[in-house]
Amino acid sequence: LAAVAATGCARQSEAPARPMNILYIMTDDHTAQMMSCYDTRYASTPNLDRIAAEGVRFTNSFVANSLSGPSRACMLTGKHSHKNGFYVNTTCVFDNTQQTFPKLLQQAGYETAVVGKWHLESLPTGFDHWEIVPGQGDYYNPDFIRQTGDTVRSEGYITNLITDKSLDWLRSGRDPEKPFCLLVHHKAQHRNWMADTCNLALYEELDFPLPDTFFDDYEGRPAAAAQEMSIMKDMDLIYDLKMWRPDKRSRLKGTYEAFVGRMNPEQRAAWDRFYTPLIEEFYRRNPQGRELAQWKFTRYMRDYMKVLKSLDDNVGRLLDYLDESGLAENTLVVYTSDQGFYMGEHGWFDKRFMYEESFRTPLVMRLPGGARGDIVEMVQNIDYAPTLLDAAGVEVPDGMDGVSLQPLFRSGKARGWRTSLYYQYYDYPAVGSVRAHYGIRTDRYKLIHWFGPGADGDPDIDFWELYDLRKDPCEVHNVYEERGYLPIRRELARLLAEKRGELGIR
Ligand code: SGN
Ligand code: CA
Repeated sequence: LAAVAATGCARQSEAPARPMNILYIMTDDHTAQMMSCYDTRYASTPNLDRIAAEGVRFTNSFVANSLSGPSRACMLTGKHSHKNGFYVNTTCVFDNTQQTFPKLLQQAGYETAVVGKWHLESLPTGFDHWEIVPGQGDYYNPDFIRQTGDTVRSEGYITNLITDKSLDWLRSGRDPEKPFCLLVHHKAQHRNWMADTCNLALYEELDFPLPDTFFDDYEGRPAAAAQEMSIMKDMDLIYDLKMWRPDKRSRLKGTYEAFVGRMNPEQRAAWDRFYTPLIEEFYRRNPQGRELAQWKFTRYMRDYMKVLKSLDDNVGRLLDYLDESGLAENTLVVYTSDQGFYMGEHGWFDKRFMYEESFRTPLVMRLPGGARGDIVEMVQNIDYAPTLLDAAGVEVPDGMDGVSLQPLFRSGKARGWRTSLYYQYYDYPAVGSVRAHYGIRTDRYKLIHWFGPGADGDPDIDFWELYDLRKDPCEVHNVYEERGYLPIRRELARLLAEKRGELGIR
C-alpha cells in the first residue's frame, strides 16, 4: 500500500547546499471528504491535488485536539494541549514566550512570516513579518492587524487578500538572501461559508444524497446525542443558509446582518441578486421534515464548495508563483487544515469529536528531492513542528511530543513507527456542546472516555466508547460493553493509561 518512490528524501545526509524554503498553507475546517485527492464524491480541488500528485499524500493524518486555537498551538509547539497551555478557544491566551518552530527557524537564519487567521489571542512571536485577522476574521472586506499595532480594513474577499499579502511578501517583503518559512493561514472553510461574489452561481445544478448516518439515532452514545451541531436542529436558516428576510427571525440573524453589512454596494448588489430569488422560493415552498433536511444539506454543500473554489484557485496562484520565480525546486510545500469537519455524517456540521471525520485532517506535501506517493502511517499535527525543523536541518529540541515525518518520506513506512495516537478535547461548555473527552486510536480500534462535570443542569459524565473501525467505519456501534471485545477493551485501556503516563497527564 505504501507507494512512496525511493527517489530521494527531503534532507540529504550532509548539510544541504541551500537550506530549503517552507511554504505552509493551512485552512480552517477543510475536511478530506471535500478534497478530490482524498474523496471524489463531491468537490474538485485540482490545485490542492497537484501538491499530492507532485508529492506525498498522508492517508492517516490526525489532529490532537479538533478545534482551531488548540490545533494551531499544537502545530506551532509540537506539543499536546496540556503542555502548550492552549486547551480551548474560549478562555485561553497562548503563552507566546514559549518555544515554537518559527522561533527556532528564525534563530537558524530563516526569514519567517505568517499571514491570515491566527486565533491564539496573544500576538505572534518568532516572525519577521506578520499580518493577521482578529479572531475568526471576516469573509468580506476584513480587518487585518499589522505589526505596527494598527488594525486596517482591506477591500476584497478574504481568501484573495490573504494570498495577495502572502505573494507581496514573497516577491518584495522578504530578504531574498535568506531561506524563508511562510505560513499562509486561511479563514476558508470556516462557518458561515460566504462565497466570493464571482463564485455565487457555481454548483447550483449539483445535488447530494444525504449521508447514510444523517438520521443517526445516537444509540449507545450519549455525548453524540447531546451535541448542538446538528444540521437539522442547529444550522441557522439565516446565518448559515442566508435565508434573510426582514420579517423572519433566527438566533444568529444579527451576526449575519453584521457580516453582509461589511459589503460595499457592488458586493451587496451581487449578493442580493443571487440570494433574493432563492429566498423567495424557499419561503414560498416552506419545506418541512425530510425535504427540509435535504434542502439544508444541499445548500450547505454548495456554499462550502463555492468557498472552496476560491481556496483552491488561490493555492494555485501560490504554486504558480513558486514555478515562475524558480523557487519551486527548493521549497517544501505543505497543505493541511486545522482539523476535519462533518459534512452531514451523523447529521452534523462542525468538528470537536474524536470520531473520524473531525479527528482526521487533510495533509499533503511536495518535497524538494521528489518523494512521491501515499504515506499510510498514522501522523498527527504535533508532528509538523519537528518535521519542518528537520527539513530545515535544525535540531529538534527535547520536549516536543511529535516526531519528524522525514523517515516516512523514503518508503511511506518506517520501522518502529507509532502504533497509536492520543487525542484530548476540553472545550465544554462551549458552542456545539460537545463533552470533554480523551482517547486512543490504533489502526483498527478507538477507545474514548467522556468525562467531567456537566453545565446548566447537565449531569456529570463518566462514559466509555469502543469502536471497531474495520467493521464499523461510521462509528455507530459502541462495542464497549460487548463480551467479545473485552480483551481488546482491556488492552486499549492499558495502552491509554500508559500513553497518559508518558505524556504526564494526571
Ligand atoms: C465559532 C463558530 C462555531 C465554531 C467555533 C470554533 N460559530 O464559534 O461554529 O465551532 O467558532 O471554530 S460562528 O457563529 O462564529 O460561526 S474554530 O474553527 O475557530 O475552532
Ligand atoms: Ca477550525
